[in-house]
Parts: sequence; C-alpha cells; structure tokens
Amino acid sequence: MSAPTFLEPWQLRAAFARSLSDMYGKEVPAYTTLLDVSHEVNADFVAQHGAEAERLGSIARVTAERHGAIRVGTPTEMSQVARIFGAMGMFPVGFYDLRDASSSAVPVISTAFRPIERAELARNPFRVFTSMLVTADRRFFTADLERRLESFLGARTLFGPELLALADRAEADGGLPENEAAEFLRLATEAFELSDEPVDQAWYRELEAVSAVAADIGGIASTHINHLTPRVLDIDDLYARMEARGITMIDAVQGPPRWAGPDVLLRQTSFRALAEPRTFRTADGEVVHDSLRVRFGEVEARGIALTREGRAAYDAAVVQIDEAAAAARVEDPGFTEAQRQELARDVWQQTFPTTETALADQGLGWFTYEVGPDGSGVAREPVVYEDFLPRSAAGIFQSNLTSDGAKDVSQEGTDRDADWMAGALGRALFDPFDLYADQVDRSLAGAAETLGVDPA
Ligand code: OOG
Ligand code: NI
Repeated sequence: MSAPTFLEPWQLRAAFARSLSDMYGKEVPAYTTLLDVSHEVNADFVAQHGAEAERLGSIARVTAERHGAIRVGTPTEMSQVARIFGAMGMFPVGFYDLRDASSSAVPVISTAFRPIERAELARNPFRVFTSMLVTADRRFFTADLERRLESFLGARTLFGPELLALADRAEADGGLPENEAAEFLRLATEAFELSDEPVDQAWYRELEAVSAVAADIGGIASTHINHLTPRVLDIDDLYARMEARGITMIDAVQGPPRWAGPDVLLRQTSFRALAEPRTFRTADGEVVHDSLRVRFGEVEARGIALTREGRAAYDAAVVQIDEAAAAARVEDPGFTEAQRQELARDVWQQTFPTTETALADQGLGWFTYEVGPDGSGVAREPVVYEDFLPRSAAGIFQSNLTSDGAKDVSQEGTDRDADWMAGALGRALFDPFDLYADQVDRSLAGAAETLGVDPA
C-alpha cells in the first residue's frame, strides 16, 4: 500500500484555483466563453511568437493563471481569509484604498493574497484581490447605519470552524494529507458560492442607496467570488474576438495603452455578466424572485513590473493623459475613446523608452539576471508584474455598478493605511516593491556566485 499523498501549499493553491474555476463556470456561463476565447488567443500568440511569447511566464503558468476578487465586511473576516489563503501559500501584498480613487461610492480598502517567492509564483501564481468594507467612513455611512451594519456583520459566519481549523493545520504543517486536503478544498470552494438564501429586501435596498458594493458585502449573510480573471498574451486580440462573438465589453482596456514598446504593469478589461437570480424577503415576509447584476467577467494581460521610479513615471503619465483628455473634451464634446487612446499613446511615448534594454538601463523596470548554462553570458529576464492597479481596480468596480450611490463629501473620511490593514489581518503585509527588489537581489547574488565574482 502506498503512503497517503500529502498536498503542499502550492498544490492546495493550484487545486483551489481549479475548483473555483469549475464552480464559477457553472454559476456564470459567460466565464466559460471567456476561457475558450482566452485559450484561442494564447495558442495563436504562442504559434506566432514562439519562445518570445513565454518571456513573462511559461504558457503552462499563463494558461492556469487566474486572479479572483472577493469582498468581506470586518477585520475578523479579513483575518479568517488570511488564514485560508495562508494554507495555500498566499500572503497579503500591497494596500489599496479605493475610497478616493473615483468619484463613485466604493467604500472599501483592499489587499491581494498571492505567492511571494519566485519559485512559488512559477508553480502557480493564483492571487485574490480582497476588499473590506470601511463601515466607519462617514462619507458613506451614518453612525446609525454603521452600528446596524456592524451588528449584521458580527452575527454572520462566512467561514465555518471546520474550514478554519483545517486551514490552520495546513499552515502549521506545511500542507495536508489527501483526505483532509479534499475536505479543505470542498469547504473553501463552498464558502465562495453564490447563496440562494432569501435576502432581506429593505436592508439590501437601504445599503444599495449608499453603495451597490456596500449592499453586495453587507446586505447578505454570505460572501461569493465576485469574478475570476484569466490571463491572455494579447488583450486587444481578445477584446476584438469577444465583441465578434456578440459580447459587449466595457469601452476601454484599462491601464497602459497599446503601443510599440515593452508592455508594463497590467492591462485589464471586462464585460458585464448576465443578471443572476436572487431571492428577496419583503418587509411583510413575502418571498419574491428578482435578479441582480453584481458579478462580471474580466480578463487581463500582464507586463513588466516597474520600479518605484517607473511607477512614479506611470502615475504622472496617467494624470497627464487625464488632464489632456479633459481639456480635449471641453474643446470638442465629441472627443472619442479612440482619440483618448491616441492621446495616451503620445504621452506614453514621451514617458517610456521603446526597448527593454532602455527600461532596464534607466532603472524603470525590474529585471533578473541569469548566468547561461555553460557558465558564460548573463541573460536579462523581465520580472512580471504580480499585483494590481488601484485606478483600474476602482474602474473595474465602477464599470459594473448600476448606480453611483451617494457619497457625502462634506464628511471626513476615516484614516486607513497599510499598518491598519496588517493589524486587521493579524499578520505582516508585504510591500510589492520590496518583493520585486528581493527577487532581483537574489538573482544578482546567484549570478555572482556562479561566476565567482563580487555581486557589488
Ligand atoms: C475587485 C476589483 C479589483 C482588479 O482586477 O483590479 C480587481 C472587486 O470587484 O471586488 O479585481
Ligand atoms: Ni479583477
């Protein structure tokens, strides 16, 4: 008899990504169409570009690659999520404050759970953008509404004791035996299914008037995966193919424009999923069937990670593009999205160099250095961006909302920062720039050792 198999964190992570993907495909059929089209795009891209296509991740990695998005209500729920993902070798990276990133009402702060080691990322880079409601923010919630929200959230259980116990055990033991692993994965997947429990209609509508995101998080007694995003090697090709299939995409790809130089950071686009059935309980106890549009389909293309300097240049370019587009719109109210993209490309050309070599030489992008197998020659490899962009995230939240909600700008917002988030999580919050720098340093040290030279 063979010894029972033991699943390591990365195996739990890969299996969980697959299990969520199967579940989400059943719940949101358009997601399956998106996966089909993504596979076509990637296969064609690899056929056209050969080995060059795999510089930012092997095709095996890219094919399995997904990010998910979930939303919770309280620091306690956030810390439980951290335990579940901790079991899968996923750790909180980065702090995103989406309350100010847009004019619409998105009363959340977020982090992303993901693997942090290079080898772990190569095995399976599954990441989950995780947002939590800021119920204390007076621009969104009155003291009375905050109190009722807290009491509603405090009374619900998103993750049962059995799931959390298995998560803790996996994290402590570095994995789980086969049977426990199967149970852990089943319970974890189930925790993110869309529930068909009737929703208190008055409560849901009251929160929705403030923010659709607040209603989605705090109006129901369970949580669900909001979207699951595959990665493609050519997002413009994907966009065109989805439209050709009759699926209407949002009117732009978010993030950097398409241009002739190296792709950096993250480009994303999405489409609205069909309305899903939801059961409500009215004030007089009647159960009514209605539908809700909350979830959607999203897809992304990943580029080279930028250094702090590169990122500052990116942020400045975004502001410059916005200002120029706003001015152009005043001048000509018929200013189109195509014209805006043209403008973005111009700003881009003035900001970023057109070659990877220049991106490396100017210290704008991260690159690792590998000594060739014969000990001669050092190859420079781009580091792929593993994180998110606050502005695109806010855009993704927003483009799929049915109403803007109501934000009282006369009120002061509540201070929230990375330290506060680490406290809520009950564990260290990693800084993405430190992680990229670390990857690069290690590659330099390794290369220096192989060559027998001083890394400095
Ligand atoms: C998360 C939105 C952010 C992304 O890809 O930027 C996100 C959400 O809708 O909960 O997933
Ligand atoms: Ni997303």
